[in-house]
Amino acid sequence: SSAAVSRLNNLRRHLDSNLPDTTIKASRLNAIKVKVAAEVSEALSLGRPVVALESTIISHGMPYPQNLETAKQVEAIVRENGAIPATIAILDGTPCVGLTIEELERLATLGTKAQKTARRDIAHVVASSGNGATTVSASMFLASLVGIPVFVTGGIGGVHRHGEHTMDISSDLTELGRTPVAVICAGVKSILDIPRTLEYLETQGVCVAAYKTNEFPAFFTESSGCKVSCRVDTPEDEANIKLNLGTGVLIAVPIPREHSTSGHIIESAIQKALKEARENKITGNAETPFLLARVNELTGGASLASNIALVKNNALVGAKIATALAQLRE
Ligand code: PSU
Ligand code: MN
Repeated sequence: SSAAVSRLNNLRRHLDSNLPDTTIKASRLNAIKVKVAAEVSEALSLGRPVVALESTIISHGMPYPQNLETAKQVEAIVRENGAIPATIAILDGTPCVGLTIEELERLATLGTKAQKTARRDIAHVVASSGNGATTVSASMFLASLVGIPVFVTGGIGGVHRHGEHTMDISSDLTELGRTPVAVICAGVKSILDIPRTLEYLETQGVCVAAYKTNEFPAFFTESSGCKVSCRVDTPEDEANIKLNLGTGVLIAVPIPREHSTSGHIIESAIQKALKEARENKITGNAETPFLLARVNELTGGASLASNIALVKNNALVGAKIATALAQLRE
């Protein structure tokens, strides 16, 4: 009835007007409170380019101190290319969009003591006042909630090998299916089943575009043997395909050739790490961090150097896409 609707609207207005300025005033009862850095909320309100960044890559994806160095450099690259960086994490139970240097340091030193937080984990990390490093799925969700349309990472999660039996399929893929954010990555690692990952993205209705190539890249290497249905050659092209379809778009940027690690070195390390994971019964959300760390050890750090180089390259492309998108919207 209209009286009930009006009471509800009054209640929402009351709740909204009692939230501090930096909190997103989501017009929903029980809305999740998100702390947005002043610089980020200013850029958003002026329609200026912002690039969202995840934090599991800091806590679980790289060792200290390279994780901190990389996080700072990635933010600097985003700035140099005209956008405001917004690293996302949950600190003491508060989802934060845009971190200070001290907060980045805190996450980097917490490392795997921070909770790996996928979308399903947001509720309990917030409720228990925990420190959560957000994965692609959780970061996309929070970015979208505050209105950031562009997000940069290294690699997304996907369908694990033998996923047709274990059903271990990253929630990154379902998030892409329902959250309208453009995700810039270097493809997925061959620790995963790449063809099935692409099949699953098709099922989810996600446009997968490759940047300046027709092939989906495999993180450490430029090629996976899988073709994509859409190719983009400029940030403007990419900004143009960000239609309002309600789904995410995945933009796969191949690792710069000079930084790619030789395919067979990586592949043999991956095979060994997968075997160890099976023998030690490492499954669920522990599997990806285990494989990343083992592959890095087994390649004597070569994979870490590649990883850092590709994340920086993605940040550069992402900042340009965010800038092109902001111009389109003017
Ligand atoms: N792949 C990488 N580096 C990473 C991750 C994946 O090459 O750091 C992280 C990302 O945060 C990604 C998450 O969202 O792992 C996926 O984990 P899972 O497979 O448990 O869904
Ligand atoms: Mn999983």
